Formats: sequence, C-alpha cells, structure tokens
Amino acid sequence: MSTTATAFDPQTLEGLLTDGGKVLTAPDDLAAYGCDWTRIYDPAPLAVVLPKSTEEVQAIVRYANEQHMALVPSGGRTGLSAGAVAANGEMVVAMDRMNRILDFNANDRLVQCEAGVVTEQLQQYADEQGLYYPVDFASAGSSELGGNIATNAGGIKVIRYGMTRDWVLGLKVVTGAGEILELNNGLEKNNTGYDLRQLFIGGEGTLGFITEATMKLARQPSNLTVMVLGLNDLSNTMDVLQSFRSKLDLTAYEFFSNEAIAHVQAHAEVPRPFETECPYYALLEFEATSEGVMEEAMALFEHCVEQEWVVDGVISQSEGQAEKLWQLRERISESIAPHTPYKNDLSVRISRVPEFLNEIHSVVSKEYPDFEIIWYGHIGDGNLHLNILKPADMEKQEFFKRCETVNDLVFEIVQRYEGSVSAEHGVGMVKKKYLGFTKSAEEIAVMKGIKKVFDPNGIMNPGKLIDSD
Ligand code: 2HG
Ligand code: ZN
Repeated sequence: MSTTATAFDPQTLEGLLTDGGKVLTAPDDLAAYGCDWTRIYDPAPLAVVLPKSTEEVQAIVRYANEQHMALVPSGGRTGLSAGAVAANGEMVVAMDRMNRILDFNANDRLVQCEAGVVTEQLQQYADEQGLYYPVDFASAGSSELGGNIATNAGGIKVIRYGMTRDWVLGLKVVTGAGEILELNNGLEKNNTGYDLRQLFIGGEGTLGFITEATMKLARQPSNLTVMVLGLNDLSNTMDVLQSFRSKLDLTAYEFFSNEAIAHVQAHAEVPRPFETECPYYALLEFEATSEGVMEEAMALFEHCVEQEWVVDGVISQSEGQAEKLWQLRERISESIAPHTPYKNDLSVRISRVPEFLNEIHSVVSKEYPDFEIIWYGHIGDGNLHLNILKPADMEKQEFFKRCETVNDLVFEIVQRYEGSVSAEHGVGMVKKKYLGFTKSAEEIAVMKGIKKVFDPNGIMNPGKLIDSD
C-alpha cells in the first residue's frame, strides 16, 4: 500500500479529536517533530497530531487505516536509530500532551503513567514517594516513557536493574488495526499464555502505539558510591568486574577510553579523575550501606592494584563527587556530537568483550587510519558504543557512506561472536538492513507474520525494524 496520504484535510482529523487533541502543520513543527537525535535523514512529515487520550489515538489509527496513511510515533525523539523519523510524508503521532501520572499505589509499588511522561518526571515522582525508578541514561530529561518502552531502553544501571522491559507490569496500547488492548493489568504473576505486552516492548511502534504503562518501582538505593579505575589492558576490565562482583552488588560497571575522556574535558571542562593517564577506564558504582562495605571495596581495589590490573583509582566521598565522576561517562555522547559521529551499539557475551573490541578496532582502523575511533559503553552488560568521528574536512554524506562500507566487516565480526547489531538503541531505519546479522531469516519471517496480525495495512511506523511483505 501507499504510505502517503493523498488528500489530507487537517480539519477532518481535528474533528475526530474530541478530547482536545490538536493537529500541527507549520513548517517549524514539521521539522522539529519529523526527526530524532539520529540526524541522518531530513524530516518531511505530512502533519503532526498531538492526541490527549487513548480514544483519540484510536480515532487517529482508524482514520489512518481508512486513508492509507502511514503513522510515526513520537516521544522525546532522543533515539539514535531513526526509529521516530518521519522522512516520507507520514503523520507524526506525538505523545507530548499525554503526560500525566494517573495513579500510584504504595503497597503495589506501581505507578500508572501516560506515554508522554518524561523519564526524569517519573524518576522524580518515584523519589517523592520514597521509591526509585532505576532505568537511567543521559537523555532522561527529554526521553518519554512510551518511547523508552517501545525501544526497551537500557542505560547505565542495567547490570543491577535490567532494561525497561523489567519494569513494565501493564500496558495500554492501540494496535495497528485500531483495537485498544489492556495487557497484564499490573500483575507481577500472570501465567496465562502468550504475553503480548512483551511484543510491544521493543516493538518500535511497528505493531501499535503505547498510550499508558503501569511501571514497577524499587526501593531507593542508599549512599551510592563511585570508583573510577585506570587500566592499561582491556582484558583486565573483566578481571576487575569479576573481583568486585564476587563481593559487591554493583549498580553500574561502565567503561570509556582515554580518547573519550579527552573529548569530555575539551567540551565540558570535567577534570580527569586522577593524574595518571591510562588507555582505559572503568567506572563502577555500589551501595556503601555500611563501613564494612566501604572497607571491602577498598580491599578489592588494593587486590586489583596488586594483580597489576589497575594502575590508579579514585573513590567518591560524597554524592557531589559521585555525580562529578559520573560526568566523565555520561557526557561523552554530547561531547563528541559536534564531530558528527557514526554510531554503532554492539553487544556480545561479557567474557568476550575484550577480544571482540580489539578485533573490531583493528578492522576499522586498518580501513580508515585517519578516522578517530571512540569507545565507551556498558561493559558490564557486554554492550559497547563504537563511535567513528567525522574528519573536519569531509562531507557528512561521504563520511557516512564510508562508514557503511566498513559496517559489513564489523557486523561479520558481530555475527561470528553471536552478538547483537543493536544492544540498546533499537533497529529503526539505521540498522534495519543489518538485522540479519543477529536474527535468522526464519526469526525475521516470524516477526513479519506477527506484524501482519497487529498491523494488517502496514501503517505503523513503516520502514522501521522490518519491512512488511
Ligand atoms: C550512552 O550510553 C548512550 O551514552 C549513547 O547510549 C551512546 O552516543 C552513543 O553512542
Ligand atoms: Zn548506552
């Protein structure tokens, strides 16, 4: 079917929005709502619609089915795989006005939210209740819950708390066929066959739109303490991880290269953690719940130094210091953004990370010796962010084209290591053509069959994740 509407009349659509939703068609709005943080594609939506209720979303989906109109869901648009890009005359369905926290129950530790609730808003709300929403990442101030769920967002605390999927106990969705489904109703246990909720989590809006979610909250962590350690050898990051993990429950185990720190220093004036310069750094975090835990952490640090795994290190003595040390990791992405990075978000089993990284590094640097390669990521989850920076004198399109030529080599390594071409950023438009490096043809065929069930006319976020046959 055609994914572009032929005769679109904003007033007809607005007439269907009986709860106060609205339609935008001004060029500035189209430009803003038509793209995410990927910045590879030029935004070209037909219009933007901002519904106020699930029933309005249902009316929009039914209208789109009648009109053969493609729909693109839009949350905070902080994605990095072009999952929320409208570059082909689609209608953007933006959840910004569905941003209310609807209900909270302290006994259940559940909070019911509309899809447009901003991640930080949920984190703050949980804090006010004396609880904790643990999914966290640098874009928490802009990203919206519906988008987090649709992309199964990960972030910096996955080693302890898992991905967004682990916190969703209920969903309200509008399917591509225009049906409203209420899935799982906040139940912790519900063993009644297929769990359709899980298909919408990480489904990238290709099956339907999430309009509400019931999220689980955790107890607040206490006295989070951060260590940054300098290492000479990448393989030692795994020795250090195993040592610390054997005695402490880590809430984070992150990694970044010396080149990454140099960019943060230049961009954000964040000081180095210590004088000694090392090729690699690990950042770990744990709850220092007692003096004993702190002593244990220091003993582990000394052990790692004795083994010559760690060259130098620093430990936070206050919340403020912990936050400063986190900036070394959390501000990398924004610091390299001016260099138009080409991004890959890869994962393998954690034991294989060092050899995997080294192999990819040598392939990319052999092919493009003049390109700067920046490595960082959630190494405790086996998740590495590979960013290749654009040389200042090279055209953006030319640069991306060259990076794509090396992708086949990179993804061949991913496939050989049985890893993933997208660990946490999703597939969207950017990684769609590489899906076969991680999923088998049979698995992709089943995914297409599932899409057909929920979205028979192929109007939901077409061109993302998989093509409907
Ligand atoms: C992070 O871990 C984000 O900082 C962004 O997932 C990664 O910019 C990137 O490549
Ligand atoms: Zn990340």
